[in-house]
Amino acid sequence: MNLPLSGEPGVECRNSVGNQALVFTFSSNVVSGSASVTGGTGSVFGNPIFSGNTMTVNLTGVTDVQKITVTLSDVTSSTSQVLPDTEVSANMLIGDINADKTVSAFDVTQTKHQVGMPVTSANFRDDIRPDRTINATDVQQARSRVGNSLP
Ligand SMILES: [Ca+2]
Ligand SMILES: [Ca+2]
Repeated sequence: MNLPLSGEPGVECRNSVGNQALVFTFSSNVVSGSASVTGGTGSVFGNPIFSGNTMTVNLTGVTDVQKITVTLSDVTSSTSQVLPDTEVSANMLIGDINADKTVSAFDVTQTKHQVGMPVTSANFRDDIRPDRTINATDVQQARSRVGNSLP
């Protein structure tokens, strides 16, 4: 899932039973910082993990059909520069394959067409219950949520 810093947040359509790992990529290496949930339902689990220019924040208890906002604080680069606090939001809408903020018959059909196909960067969103296979379980995940939407 892309997490744009401005404009419309990206949509996470996969069901990880409330657990999400957000990977933030910076223009230079980062060594420390903190993260907290400042909007929506969910909480940060454990400490952020820093590796090269990425910071991974693990979330737990993230509910479906919501916008969640995470605020990064005191993110510090390897050259001791401290970034201003940054808010990043993501839409959580399980089954919304095409990221139009509504789970519809289109999403169900789209997933059905990928059943049995290898999971690639092009169709990974159809692996709604992420286990690297697209099967009837994934179709059911979308079908059972038809009608869910976000503003
Ligand atoms: Ca959709
Ligand atoms: Ca699957």
